Amino acid sequence: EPTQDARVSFCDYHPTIADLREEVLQGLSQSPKRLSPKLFYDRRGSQLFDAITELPEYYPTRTEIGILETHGEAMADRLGRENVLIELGSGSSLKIQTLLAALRPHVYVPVDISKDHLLASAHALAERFPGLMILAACADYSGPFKLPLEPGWSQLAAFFPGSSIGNFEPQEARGLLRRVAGVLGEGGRLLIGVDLRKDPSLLSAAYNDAQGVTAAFNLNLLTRINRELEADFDTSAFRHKAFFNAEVSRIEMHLESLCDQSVRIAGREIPFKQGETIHTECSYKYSIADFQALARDAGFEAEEVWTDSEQLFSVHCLRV
Ligand code: AVI
Repeated sequence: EPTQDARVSFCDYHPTIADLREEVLQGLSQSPKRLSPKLFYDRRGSQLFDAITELPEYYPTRTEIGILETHGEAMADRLGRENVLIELGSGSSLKIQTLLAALRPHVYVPVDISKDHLLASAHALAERFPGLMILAACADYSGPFKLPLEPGWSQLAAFFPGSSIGNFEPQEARGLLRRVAGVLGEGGRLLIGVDLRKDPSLLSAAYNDAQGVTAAFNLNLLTRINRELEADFDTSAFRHKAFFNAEVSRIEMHLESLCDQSVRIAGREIPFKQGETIHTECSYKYSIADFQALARDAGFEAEEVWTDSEQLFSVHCLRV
């Protein structure tokens, strides 16, 4: 659908497409095999993720929305109003609505790797918030990234919800936060959602839902590779596997091969042993103190933190 709405402009920085082949072949020739979780988010993957956020077992989304609803005004007091608000990994932009209502920024810059999703939600938001200028950017923020910001804009604020930071290795998370600090500049603020360490049975349930939506989300990665790289994964010969690794405080998601098999991908043969896995995602769970230490290492000052009554999830305000 072409961009016709005068209040929505779109910048395509063309993430992943060019690198998908290299990225997949590289990841699958490592031992153990691994693929980046950012590859989940094609059109179908983004839809499945949206379905995950509504599952009874998946507490993070509804808990974070509750925190935003309860403390939105206090967050706006911290972030400042009528400024430029950047959102990283905007997805379907549900959470931002609460924040936009409190902050009333002049400009909203949603950044997402999934183009269709980004455009659809930008247009939906333009309907709901007339007068808001929306500069949608299709980009991959897991590496150095550009944004359609004007040089004169100051006092930038960013919102990074959903504990997506947990999908990065702590070392990468620090690098990403450092880049965000660089984009925001001195005095800029970041509001970031971080899932908290908790009872492993709650964590395990959230990533092994009874309806199998998380399994479908994980397996869709193989369907995507089949389509985009002319591969021949038999998705019924792999199963979803997710567990909490307490030693490193993270959920791990894997795709486990159910038999010895060989898969053809972009002209190459990749062998799999029965029981061998592709590690597709880590989702780190932090204590408040550990996350604040990570943020400090990345050049932020921890200003304030809000949580729910059960301490399931946290939203931090950080200042450069
Ligand atoms: C996007 N991200 C924070 C989700 C998470 O919980 O780590 C992705 C997800 N993976 C399985 N379920 C949800």
